[in-house]
Amino acid sequence: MMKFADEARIHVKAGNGGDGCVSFRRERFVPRGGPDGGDGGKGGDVILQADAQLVTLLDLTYPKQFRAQKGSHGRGKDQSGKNGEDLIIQVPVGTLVRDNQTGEVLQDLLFDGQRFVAAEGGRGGRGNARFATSTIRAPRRAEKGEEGQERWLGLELKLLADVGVIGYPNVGKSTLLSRISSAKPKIADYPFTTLVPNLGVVNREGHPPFVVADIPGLIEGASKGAGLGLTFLRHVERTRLLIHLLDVSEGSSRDAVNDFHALNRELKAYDPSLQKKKQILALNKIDLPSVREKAVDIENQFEKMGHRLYLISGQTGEGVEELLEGVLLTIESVSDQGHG
Ligand SMILES: Nc1nc2c(ncn2[C@@H]2O[C@H](COP(=O)(O)OP(=O)(O)OP(=O)(O)O)[C@@H](O)[C@H]2O)c(=O)[nH]1
Ligand SMILES: [Mg+2]
Repeated sequence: MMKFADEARIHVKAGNGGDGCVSFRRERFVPRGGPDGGDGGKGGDVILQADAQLVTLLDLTYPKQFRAQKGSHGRGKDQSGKNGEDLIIQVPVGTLVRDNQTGEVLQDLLFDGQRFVAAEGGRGGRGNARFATSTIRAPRRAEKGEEGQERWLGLELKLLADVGVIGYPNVGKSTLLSRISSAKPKIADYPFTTLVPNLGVVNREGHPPFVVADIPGLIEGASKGAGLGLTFLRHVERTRLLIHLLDVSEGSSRDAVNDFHALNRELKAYDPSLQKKKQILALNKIDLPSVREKAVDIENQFEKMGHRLYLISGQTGEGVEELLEGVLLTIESVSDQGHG
């Protein structure tokens, strides 16, 4: 089975500091030159930096080793070694950084450009010029550079979306996302077109923008590893609400109420607290006559269960504004709870 990179384990090693130098001036006419060994340079840090353009940790699963440059050694004539260059690793916004050994959360990278020094470069050693005193004029001593820090980190991505779009493969999640935001996800008439979540920003006049994520791969049995498994459900944890899309266009075998319950069982299997997440239900592809025929009946079934069902077409846009109004109202009503 394909593996998805919403988790990565990486090893980071900062640069060692350069050694200090032992050296003495050799000058004509100066019989005994003083010490002039320079200091070693500082080793480079390994830095994690959040980048809003990235949506996956895929790029970090290989290679797993990240090393920053060493500091150069000090040299004679009081020349300090150059500092090693920092190594900057770009990660998506929403990446949680843990110490892989202890599991301790070291940092949660929540905004674009935020940085975390994952491994600090070693200090450069001092050269012998620093050890001269009034009594020791010609010290033969210099320090070694310090070792750069190293450790294993566990990275975990939880997207910071306000709204997650869930639903079986092919129900039109990506189509809806492309209609309501500027995202351009791939859309195709087969299941599992989307393999990693797409994100889009929705701008509606008079409202603060919000982020919608298209959560792919949910099917019955996902909690047991079917399809893409539940890899992406961790993104759902932080959303304020879910748009649950239903699709009955594939002939009579598809039952909206059954589908609704089946996916909710998967959510529950992943994390029982997800059941409390507010869901807005929408029957998609209402532009198709076969769907429209069944729509009122399905709407009634959901109404009996106490759910409002929006009738929409992500393709033509029908009903989408009403759905968004419902989403905005709900976001505003749950906003004091914040991201979960
Ligand atoms: N008629 C009609 N077709 C739609 C509508 N929305 C999506 N489709 C079609 O349904 C198919 C699947 O759409 P996608 O948006 O790729 O579906 P998805 O849920 O993202 O699918 P996966 O990424 O595979 O999970 C495509 O052929 C779309 O053109 C709609 O409102 N009406
Ligand atoms: Mg898709």
